[in-house]
Amino acid sequence: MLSQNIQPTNQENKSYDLQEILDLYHLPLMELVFKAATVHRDHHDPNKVQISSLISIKTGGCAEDCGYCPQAARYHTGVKGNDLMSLEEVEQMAENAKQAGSSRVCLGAAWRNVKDGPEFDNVLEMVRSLTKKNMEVCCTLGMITENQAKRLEEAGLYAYNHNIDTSSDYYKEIISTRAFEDRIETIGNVRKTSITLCSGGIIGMGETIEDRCAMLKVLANMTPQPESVPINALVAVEGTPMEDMEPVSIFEMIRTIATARIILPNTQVRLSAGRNQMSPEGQALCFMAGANSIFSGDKLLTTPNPLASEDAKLFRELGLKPQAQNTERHSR
Ligand code: SAM
Ligand code: DTB
Ligand code: SF4
Repeated sequence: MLSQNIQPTNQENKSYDLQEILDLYHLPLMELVFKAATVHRDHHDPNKVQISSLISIKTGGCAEDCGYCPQAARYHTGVKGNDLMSLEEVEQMAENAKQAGSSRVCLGAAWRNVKDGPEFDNVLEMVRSLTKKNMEVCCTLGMITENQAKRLEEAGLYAYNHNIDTSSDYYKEIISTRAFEDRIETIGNVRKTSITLCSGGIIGMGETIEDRCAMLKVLANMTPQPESVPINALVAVEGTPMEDMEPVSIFEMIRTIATARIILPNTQVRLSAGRNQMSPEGQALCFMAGANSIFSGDKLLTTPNPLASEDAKLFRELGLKPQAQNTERHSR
């Protein structure tokens, strides 16, 4: 065995160093996937996959310069900026998503940060309304203060998504209008409440494998670890500085997911953006490697996602079942 000295750990609160994570990442693929699948089975039902749907409640026109993002106002990507959606429209879209099998809806806004006022009040109303309809509600609204996190908690929010995106070193190369530490601060504000944390990143932005593993290290060493970790493959959008990036290899995606699964045993690992470029077989290997959540729906926030009918076919062929929603509050 090449890797006798590498013990995949199931313990939480173990602190990882970068080399341990790199050693996992570089294992022969079959060995890595086997280890990850073993950890997955110890902690989750391997035939259940959580289905989340994204609703872009406020699209485009964002002041930030995130190099990957089609919603940054400064890039010419053809994304049409919209005002905040109405409560009725969001309720209807959430209901459709629920009927199609989603247990979670994630409300996304192209904001740098949340500003107190009528728009935030409307978002709080959306959270209250969807929570009452027995959905797991997630928001991704940019940076939030402790007080705003508390207000979202009071409205019944189940999860807050705030990605660290990459390593702290590489972060400076892709975003200049805010710092990695700003992301950590918002994550800290979420952690002062009972809202669960969803935080992950993107691969395929020109980062090194060390950057990828350093990102996973930050996530794995959080106490507690994030309840969900989305792994996005860059969707290279014309007009963004990353428009010419080569699509990341499916094997890199599988390695990232498998490594995440081993060091984040209890976490919901989400095979997020980029599925449109992946074959059914590639996605199946991601599930084998421990991914147990996806975004479904024909659109992510602004870019295409596999059709619901294609996902239903994939689930049928693989014998996967959608996971029921968790409406129990996270208590600490
Ligand atoms: N504005 C908020 C923020 O940045 O936190 C919330 C919305 S933002 C679009 C949410 C996440 O989507 C980003 O953190 C990034 O990880 C992901 N994302 C954005 N554009 C992407 C792309 N082209 N490919 C893959 N993931 C992307
Ligand atoms: C996450 O990690 N990925 C989602 C969700 N969280 C908000 C967003 C993906 C966006 C992909 C590009 C787009 O559609 O605009
Ligand atoms: Fe704005 Fe979020 Fe896109 Fe960055 S990722 S430009 S903050 S919408």
